[in-house]
Amino acid sequence: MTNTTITALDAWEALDSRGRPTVGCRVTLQGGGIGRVITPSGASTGDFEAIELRDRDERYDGYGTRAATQSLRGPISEAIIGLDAADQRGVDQAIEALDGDPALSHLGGNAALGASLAVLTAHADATREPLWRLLAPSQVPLIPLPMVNIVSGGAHAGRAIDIQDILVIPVGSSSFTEGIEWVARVRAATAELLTEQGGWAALVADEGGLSARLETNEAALALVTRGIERSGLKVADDVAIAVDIAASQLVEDGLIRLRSEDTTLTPEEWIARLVDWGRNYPIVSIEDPLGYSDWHSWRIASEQLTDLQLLGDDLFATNVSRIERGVAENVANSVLIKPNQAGLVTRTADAVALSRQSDYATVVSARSGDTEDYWLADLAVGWRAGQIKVGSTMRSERTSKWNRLLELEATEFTDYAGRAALAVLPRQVVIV
Ligand code: 2PG
Ligand code: MG
Repeated sequence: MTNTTITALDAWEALDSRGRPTVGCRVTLQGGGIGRVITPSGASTGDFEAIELRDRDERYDGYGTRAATQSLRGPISEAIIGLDAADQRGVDQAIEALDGDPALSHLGGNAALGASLAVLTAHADATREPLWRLLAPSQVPLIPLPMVNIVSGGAHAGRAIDIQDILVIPVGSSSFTEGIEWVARVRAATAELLTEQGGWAALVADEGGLSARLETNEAALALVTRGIERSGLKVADDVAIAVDIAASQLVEDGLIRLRSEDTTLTPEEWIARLVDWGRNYPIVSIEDPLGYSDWHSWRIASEQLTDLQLLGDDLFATNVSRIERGVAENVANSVLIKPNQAGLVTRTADAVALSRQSDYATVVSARSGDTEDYWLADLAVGWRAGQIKVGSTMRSERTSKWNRLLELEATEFTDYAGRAALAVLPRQVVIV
């Protein structure tokens, strides 16, 4: 036994920011180190993510997590008590072997991630180091460039529009602290504009963005562009737009169905529309423009949208073999990193490492059902991911991560990733 030997694990059913059950997990080490986490959960999930275990009974509409907490208290505890928390890979391999299914469907990806992350944070606690420093002991912490939600649609806002997120990136900011102030200004200005055109800006979607029922998807791009203008910041030079189409939610029989516009497009027509939007709006990043199984159309999009960051979320599902395929086929140029898609800390770290080796940018991301925890911010800093996306500038499950990054920038000697973290530099900006 050493100071970092795992001696106890407990688990409970907790609630996420959507009010749905999720998994809480606490791990205790021999020397007294404690790690305590609550896992996040998505709404627009892909088929290649680790599978959450849900009770499917009468409680909480079937979303209960008693079975997942039982996995933790029973088999996972038995498998990892006595292991060394300093050997994260050994712990994760023990959980993987116990489940037997790469998708972690027997124990539940939610249970697996709870244990894996609680072990990691317990280890950090035992070493009396902040989590980011445990991950990058000899490096200057790199504060990521934020990608911040302004208007929501899709599964996060009752499908008010089809596109799931219209976000902004403070590409001209010289610090994270400045960037967050800028995007908060843009959100406020966009809310004013929405009110003026008869919308109800007090309505807040799952990730704290404005929930606006607009005529068309393009109207949301126009609204946010005008919001940047109204904020007094320079469109494109200071603040640019990112979108998360979450297209897997729109695919019907291989076509893209825009319900809010009552239109159906072929993938080729849809890509042409994205190319147009890229010309007419200050867009620098497009996430999941196509369904996660449509590698063919993804390849076409990757050939036609070369001047943008093309970000794979459901496409890659934070999965090393899917990222390998993307790199081999020249699909996308950046990877969204969600720990609960992978289900284990070391799998997530491997996805970051592979992306970096392959020259793909990385964006660490929260889920639409998230929690008050802020370990995600430390992971982004420690792994030097370069970019982070956690929703809007309001709702505490969002601000807990922004606040952690503001704290680190204010109190540590840090570097700021800035716009250089983007896979493709904004074309409107001339670097001198
Ligand atoms: C996404 C995420 C976060 P969800 O699609 O990128 O915005 O949403 O957690 O619902 O998958
Ligand atoms: Mg996404």
